[in-house]
Amino acid sequence: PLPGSKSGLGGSERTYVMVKPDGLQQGLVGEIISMFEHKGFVLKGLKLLQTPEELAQNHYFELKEKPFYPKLVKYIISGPVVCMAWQGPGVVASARKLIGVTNPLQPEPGTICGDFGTEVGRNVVHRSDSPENGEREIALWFKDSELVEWEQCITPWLWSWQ
Ligand code: IDP
Repeated sequence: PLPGSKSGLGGSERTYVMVKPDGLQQGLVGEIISMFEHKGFVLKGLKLLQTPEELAQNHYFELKEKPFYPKLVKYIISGPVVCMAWQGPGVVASARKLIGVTNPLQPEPGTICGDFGTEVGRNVVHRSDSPENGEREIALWFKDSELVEWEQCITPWLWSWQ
């Protein structure tokens, strides 16, 4: 095997990224996938899903007491979402940078939320806030059988991992 290919992508950090219903309506799925591909991360899971209400509630369980929680759940189940698991060194922090701040009214130009989000209740895409939550969310949204172990042949040219 080529250098790096055996050990995969320098460890196993993964994040959960989800294009929310407004992102699908805006036709941003391809653009979001491209950002992660171009950055050299590896796609480990991908699916289109009409979210069951209970799953949306589980995903946002920490926000249960917030006044906006009922609207948030309604928004997430208002249309299909695209669920993704991405892997690579520092992928959690990179995803946060690529996607930008939660509130599009404090925009960071060049990020998905900054360029395409309108307000905090319509912010286009979710990303995990820590590696621990990345794993929790991937386990919540994907069955084991939906996550694919594979090696991308360009990996050793993009990353110097041994
Ligand atoms: P995060 O998505 O950046 O991790 P959280 O505070 O965990 O931010 O909020 C989860 C989601 O809840 C946000 O992405 C956004 O869609 C929604 N949200 C957060 N704050 C508000 C609010 O004040 N009003 C309406 N929706 C909100």
